[in-house]
Amino acid sequence: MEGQILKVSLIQPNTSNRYPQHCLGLGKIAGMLEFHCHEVQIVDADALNLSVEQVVQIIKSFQPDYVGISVRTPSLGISVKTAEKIKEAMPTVPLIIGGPHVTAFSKETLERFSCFDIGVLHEGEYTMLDVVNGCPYSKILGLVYRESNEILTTEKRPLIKNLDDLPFTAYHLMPLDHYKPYPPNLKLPFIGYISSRGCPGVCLFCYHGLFGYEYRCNSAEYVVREIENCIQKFGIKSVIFYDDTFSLNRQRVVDICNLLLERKLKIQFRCETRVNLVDEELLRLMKKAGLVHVSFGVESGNQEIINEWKKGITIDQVRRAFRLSDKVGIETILAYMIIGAPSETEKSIKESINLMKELNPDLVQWSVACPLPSTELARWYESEFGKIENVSSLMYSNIYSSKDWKPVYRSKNFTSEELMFWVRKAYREFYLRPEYFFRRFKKTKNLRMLKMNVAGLKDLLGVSAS
Ligand code: B12
Ligand code: SF4
Repeated sequence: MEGQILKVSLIQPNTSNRYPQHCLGLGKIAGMLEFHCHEVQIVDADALNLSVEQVVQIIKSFQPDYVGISVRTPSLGISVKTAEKIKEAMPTVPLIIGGPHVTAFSKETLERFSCFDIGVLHEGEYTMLDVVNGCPYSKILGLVYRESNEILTTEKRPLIKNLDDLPFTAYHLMPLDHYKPYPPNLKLPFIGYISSRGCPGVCLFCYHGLFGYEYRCNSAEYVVREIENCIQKFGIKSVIFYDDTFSLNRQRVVDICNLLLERKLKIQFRCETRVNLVDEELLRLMKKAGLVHVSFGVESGNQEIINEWKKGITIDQVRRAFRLSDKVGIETILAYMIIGAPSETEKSIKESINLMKELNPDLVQWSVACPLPSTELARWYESEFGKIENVSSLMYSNIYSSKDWKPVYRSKNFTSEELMFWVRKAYREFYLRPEYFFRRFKKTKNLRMLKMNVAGLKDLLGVSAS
């Protein structure tokens, strides 16, 4: 069927996210399909807060030849519900599941859920194109599919070597006005952007199944051209880089910043990186090019726990990175902390809280550890406490997600309830301090920052009250 124009609906399921983000995976796939002249619709049910019935209606009226849905483990439940209704309404249209969940549980997903006809594993751009172009399933790499009564898996597709070969993300198919940055400290409109895949790190809780350990990145020229394109087309004012470790390739970041400055592209940007991969010169350049928010994965204030997480950083590096970010005047500095390492103790949790009080960053996100499928943490958990039966209950490990939320996880020394207790306590102890209020007050220079403070305070009061 190559050469024939086909219609494809791509769905981002509704996870009732208060701060929905651009569906970059679907955007990349849509970009590839459109580049090859197919007609694509993205239904971002998360951003538009659509009910399952509304999703089905929208898709039915588009009359697609294929329907694809993007599924992460925490959104499996709602994705299956959505897929079942679509299958009921359009039984002959092949329904394709893609994303991290089916990559981790390929055969099992098709065995359990008859609504899915095909699973696209790992990176989806070329595999999905092959499916839509009508290649025989057995010849398509990276696929799990049904044949007669069997579920078959083809050979793994090699990872994409040069990310610059991929067409730009199809932002024009997304409801751009409906995305909200969290924290709300960016000028709007904004885009989420990912400019690299794969991470050589080996952190216990991190899922590597999708993009592997080999780091691949877009060139600085590609990144800046796409941003420039979004400024021209959509008037974007900010970019959130979702790269796992934005400054892994230092020279590339220098080049991105220099290009942004040379082309006078006045954007604000946010990124996440590791404490051992920043220095003063780099942070100054990034700030000059528009960096307003940097997030670091710290995970713990106890070196042994950091080592247990296999994070590969030291507390001295943590101190240095936070001090430097402060020194160069980055507007918002955020630390990610996890409570519940296998051998976490009350002492190590208190050390985490104390380290955060000492560094006094603008924001700290405290989470309960989450044993995501195919991670070392899940393997440890299952060897200790038995199989995780209902993976879709691996909800966000973020306590803001719902008042009734309770982690699936427990550690050697703490039950789920105790871990929740400590996360709440950490939030309160960190945020409800005069030093913290003073810092925020001093740094509140504009309406944007005031809004962020108000949103943060509301969330905090919710957590404290629950
Ligand atoms: C940005 C991001 C977020 C954003 C949300 C973005 C969004 N639109 O929802 C925020 C910060 C809100 C977030 C939250 C969470 N996230 Co997150 N997040 C990411 C991150 C860093 C980037 C995602 C991204 O855009 N990737 C780039 C695109 C190109 O990749 P992609 O979406 O995976 O799509 C590719 C393939 O998966 C596949 N594909 C995907 N969908 C489909 C659909 C079809 C039809 C096809 C054919 C193919 C296909 O093809 C795409 C192109 O190659 C990833 C890590 C990573 N580097 O990917 C983690 C990641 C996706 N998150 C993860 C997790 C665990 C979470 C949280 C649970 C965190 C928490 N503990 O609270 C929550 C839950 C969110 C939810 N509702 O599902 C895990 C998911 C693991 C899993 N088994 O599902 C990841 C992989 C991190 C990790 N390494 O552990 N996240
Ligand atoms: S948590 Fe970050 S640094 Fe660690 S392996 Fe995952 S992506 Fe890499």
